[in-house]
Amino acid sequence: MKFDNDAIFRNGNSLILAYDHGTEHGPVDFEPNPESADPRHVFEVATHDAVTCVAVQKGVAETYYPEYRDEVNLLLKLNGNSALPKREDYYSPKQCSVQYAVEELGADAVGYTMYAGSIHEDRMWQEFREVQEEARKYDVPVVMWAYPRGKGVQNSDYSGQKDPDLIAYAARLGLELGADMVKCKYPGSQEDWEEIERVTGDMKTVMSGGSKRSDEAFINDVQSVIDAGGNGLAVGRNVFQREDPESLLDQLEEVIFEE
Ligand code: FBP
Repeated sequence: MKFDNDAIFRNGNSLILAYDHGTEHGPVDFEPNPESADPRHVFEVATHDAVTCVAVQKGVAETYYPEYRDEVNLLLKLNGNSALPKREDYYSPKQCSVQYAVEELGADAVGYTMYAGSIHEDRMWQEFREVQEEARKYDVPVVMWAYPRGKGVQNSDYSGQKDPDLIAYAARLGLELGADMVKCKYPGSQEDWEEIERVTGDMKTVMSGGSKRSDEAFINDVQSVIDAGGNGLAVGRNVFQREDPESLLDQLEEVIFEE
């Protein structure tokens, strides 16, 4: 491993509870379970043994993480963007340095969204380079939210982001650029995830949760990722939009960390 701080792993796998939706999508994501608008509620959920870390933006970490520091590991999401502006193409500006994340906020890992195929991809590579090199200095793993998204990958299937070949290409960029883990959308089948594994070498891979589904449908996809050699899950809505996420987390714990 290129880092010693392996707090966000358990038996080599991870369950990242993502809670940056207030920036990425807005409060509409909290409507199915209004309690989830309160970061304290989600930090409480993150104390479940299945959760290896919570992924939040700087402001939420600064205000709420100190209370949970002993019970929850922190993955600080360094960049992010809202759904409000009209942009020429996808771009996710950086809001926090690795130094601030680790020294001031107590982060165990950092995360960065990369939009492969956006006209701003070159700029994001440059920002990612700084993040990756700083992360090595601070000895924390770097997770890349690896999305094929933007004008370069547009097709009829929602900007190309569900195309298995493009998902595998975006994941491979994570390996090439020095990420320790990539988070990818589920490409549709176990076979497609196996393709991701074939092109990402020793780098860790986790599935992106997506919008809320039944326990069964969700667990089946996670199981197929694990069977294909993936390392777990970064999940938000499928957990915090449930009024009682305990039973889903119990099931996920078995699937992801079973020895
Ligand atoms: P979900 O499980 O709710 O999809 O959350 C995972 C995540 O990566 C979040 O970190 C992020 O807010 C969201 O997905 C972004 O989803 P998208 O960019 O596809 O709208």
